Amino acid sequence: MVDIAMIDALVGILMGSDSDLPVMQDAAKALEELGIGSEVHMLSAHRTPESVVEYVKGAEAKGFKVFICGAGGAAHLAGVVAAHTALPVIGVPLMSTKMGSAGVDALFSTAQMPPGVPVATVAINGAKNAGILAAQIIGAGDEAVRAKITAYKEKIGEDIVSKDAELQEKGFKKYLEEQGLV
Ligand code: C2R
Repeated sequence: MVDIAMIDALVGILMGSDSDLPVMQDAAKALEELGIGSEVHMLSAHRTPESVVEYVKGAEAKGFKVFICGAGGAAHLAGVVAAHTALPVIGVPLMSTKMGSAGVDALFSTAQMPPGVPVATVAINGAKNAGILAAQIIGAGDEAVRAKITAYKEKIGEDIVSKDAELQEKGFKKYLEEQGLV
């Protein structure tokens, strides 16, 4: 088994607050599963604006390939990162309980970038897909990474096939009960 701590980080996973970490950890876990090193940092376009720019420039110089930025509410982090790098930026709008917006405020803030400065925006709280998408971006130029993503996709397909076989065998009521889905 590869020790992920020994692999050079290729993805910077940034978030505005430690309150974002319970969701954003899924991006790091997805990358880890695909054998890609990442760094996880708390940096905020609002609270630490200079450090964001310094980090992005430094990471780019170190050979990072992609940034993933998660933020809630008035989510400016992904946009500010995208303004300071030519590398691809994936934005994860995060759900905040404030103002009852269910994360739509962050979704709009993250997705509505002006032409010329794109942020590839995943679903609200879609940190896992952000990790997988970052791996796919890296995989476009790396056959070994691409092979891992292909294997991962085959595995999730096989999982659903075997779940369906169980559903057919047991019927939906017993299946729901046994899976604790009721
Ligand atoms: P606290 O939980 O620390 O009060 O933060 C964070 O991402 C978090 O979801 C509340 C929310 O503020 C967000 N935040 C941003 C940015 N920095 C922090 N949207 C930014 O730079 O965009």
